[in-house]
Amino acid sequence: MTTVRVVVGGAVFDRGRLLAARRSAPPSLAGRWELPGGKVEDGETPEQALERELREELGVEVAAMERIPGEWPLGPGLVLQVWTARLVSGEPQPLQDHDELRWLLPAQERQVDWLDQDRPAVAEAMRRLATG
Ligand code: 9L3
Ligand code: MG
Repeated sequence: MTTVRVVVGGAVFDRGRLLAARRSAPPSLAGRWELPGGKVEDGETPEQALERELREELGVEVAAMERIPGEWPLGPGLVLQVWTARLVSGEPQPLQDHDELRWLLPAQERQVDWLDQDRPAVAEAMRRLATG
C-alpha cells in the first residue's frame, strides 16, 4: 500500500495582500517563493497542521479558512494542498526555512519566482483577494 503524505500550504491574507515566503532550504528549492506550510503529521487535520507550521516557521497565529480546490504532486509520495488563512496575530518573521517574506497585492503576483507547484493555488488566491 502506498501512502501519500499531504503538505499543506497557506495562502495567508492580511489587508488585501498575500504572504509570500522565500525558501532558504533545501538547496534545490532555495531562492524560490512558496505559500508557507509543511507536512501534515499523524493525528492532525490539515487545518491544524497549517496553523502549527506557521506558528513554528513564522511565529504567527493564523486561522485556516477554505481549501483551494486541487492537489499538486510534489514528488514521490507527497502532494500539496492549499488553504486560505487569515492572519490572527503577530508579524511574520522568517524563523525557519525562509530568508525573506513579502506581502503582495494581486497585481504583484509575478514579482517573485514562485515554486512551479504553488502557481495554480497562488493564482486562485490572488483572484479571491482581488474580487473580495
Ligand atoms: N512544498 C512546496 N510548496 C509549498 C510547501 C509548503 C512545500 N507551498 C514542498 C517543498 C518540500 C516539501 O513540499 O519539498 C515539504 O515542505 P517543507 O516541509 O520542507 O516545508
Ligand atoms: Mg515548511
